[in-house]
Amino acid sequence: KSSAATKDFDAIVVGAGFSGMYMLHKLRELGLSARVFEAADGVGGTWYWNRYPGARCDSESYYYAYSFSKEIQQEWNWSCRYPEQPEILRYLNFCADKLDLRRDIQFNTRITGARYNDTTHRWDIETEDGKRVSARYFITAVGCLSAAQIPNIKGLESFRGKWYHTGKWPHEGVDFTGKRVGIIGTGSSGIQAIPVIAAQAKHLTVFQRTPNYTVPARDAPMPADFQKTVKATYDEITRKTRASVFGMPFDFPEQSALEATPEQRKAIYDSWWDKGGFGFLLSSYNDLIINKEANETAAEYVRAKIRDIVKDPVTAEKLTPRTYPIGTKRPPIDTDYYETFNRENVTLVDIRSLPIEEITPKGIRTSEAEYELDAIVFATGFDAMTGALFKLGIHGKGGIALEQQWAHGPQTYLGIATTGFPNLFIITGPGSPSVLSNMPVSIEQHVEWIAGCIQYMRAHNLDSIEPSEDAQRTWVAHVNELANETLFPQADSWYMGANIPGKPRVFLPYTGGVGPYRDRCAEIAEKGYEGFVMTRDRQNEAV
Ligand code: NA7
Repeated sequence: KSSAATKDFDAIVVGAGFSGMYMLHKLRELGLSARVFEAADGVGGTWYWNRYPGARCDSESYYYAYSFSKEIQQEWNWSCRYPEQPEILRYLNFCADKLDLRRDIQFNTRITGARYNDTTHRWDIETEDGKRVSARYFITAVGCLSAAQIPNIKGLESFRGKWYHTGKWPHEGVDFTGKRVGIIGTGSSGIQAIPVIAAQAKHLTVFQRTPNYTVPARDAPMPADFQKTVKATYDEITRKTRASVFGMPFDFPEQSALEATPEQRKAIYDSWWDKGGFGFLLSSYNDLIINKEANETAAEYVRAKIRDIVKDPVTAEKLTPRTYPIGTKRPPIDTDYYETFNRENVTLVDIRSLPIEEITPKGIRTSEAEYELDAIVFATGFDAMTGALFKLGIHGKGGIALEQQWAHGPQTYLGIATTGFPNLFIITGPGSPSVLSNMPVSIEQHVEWIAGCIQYMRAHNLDSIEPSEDAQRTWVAHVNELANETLFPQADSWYMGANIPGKPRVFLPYTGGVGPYRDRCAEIAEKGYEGFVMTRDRQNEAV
């Protein structure tokens, strides 16, 4: 029973990015009372927070977008091939207005606790300001890369300059003109930010732990005739993305890299390098991510490019990745990344061999030297896929904490639900393709599946749903088995939890592909939510 101070909803959603916004829209369509809680003062999620210089999407604009609304598709115009952060944020604001979402979004509100109540069979949710709400369904839309990771380096508090994390960038922007800047991290964020900061700062020192393979993005303004073609063929584009492996409207290549001659391979890699973007890895050959020898042909191609582009051979060698297969860490794409190391005002420090020992009042001291800096940028990534969930303080049946339940790695069924946490739905959770795909496509599939499930429950007078232990165990084993058929586990990546000290080493996303995953989810729904246990409150009996 709820107290007078408690507000009741059918559903509470956390997060107002791509996921939470669409989830709210679907819940309203079902006639549910729903509220979204959002920590920020605006919509956008990832695109609200990641305002660092050079921040842009690595998926192309015309398919990194909602596909459920023809009106939005037709009305919105993208300015370029890869939209920059401000443009995506404008797009999401446009969608929020169009769907009239804001009236059910409570901004500036962080969820600090969500407990399943064993008596009422509802979720009791607490916000940072001590207010309480309750809901039948608790839906997380917190994103996979939203809990920023700032490494625990001795002395940070003593630093007299300013420091920033790429994922929590100040809204007013940062002017690095005339400044000596240090950046730690060469993942996708660092690779986007480094060329832009280098062009502005007096000097940029890049502290690199692991060199990265990157391919040119080749951004360009969106040609008007292409925009027109896209708008005329959206149905076909959507059909393709939904059936694809990575949620992008491209055909999966049919040829093995090992079937081609070295000359043929070079021609193929050259053509994808020139076209730019993920095509180099995803559209060239079909075995780059499953066969080490095939992978090595692409890796070696990029290594040769680094030697060509970077003039100083010592710097080129430091930038050359050798310890893990290409594509097994999230592949970045770039604009003039390797070229930036030819600039007079850029220094590369290899902190794998000369580690950072401390941050001093003046800058960063490695085992070799002290680098004086006015600003430090942490492009050090996120506690991926589970970090943001754990921050919500989720407790399931019997008061068990999600963090405890998942102490040895996340346990989910379809990446959407977890045993012991009835009516908790996780959008793009661990065990779903999410981060291995073009996110909006995965998000839409999740949201529509969850909405369908809730609709089914209401139609059948069911009150709660959770996966059976058996179905969950089988799914987790399946996720691991598929991952182990790929080269992904060979890299110390955030996909593996390897970037967070103490995090269990488990491959987090589902590698089976967007299309097959979608079919499996649909099949489970058609079979009356096979593998889930559904109960009715009054009798509290399994159905
Ligand atoms: P990533 O891809 O996790 O990259 C983080 C980078 O920071 C990476 O180069 C790390 O080196 C480095 N890092 C992390 N911790 C440390 C410490 N303690 N010391 C030195 N260097 C460190 O995060 P991004 O923000 O770039 O990208 C996240 C995702 O956003 C991206 O994959 C896209 O999906 C969008 P490492 O390789 O671990 O040695």
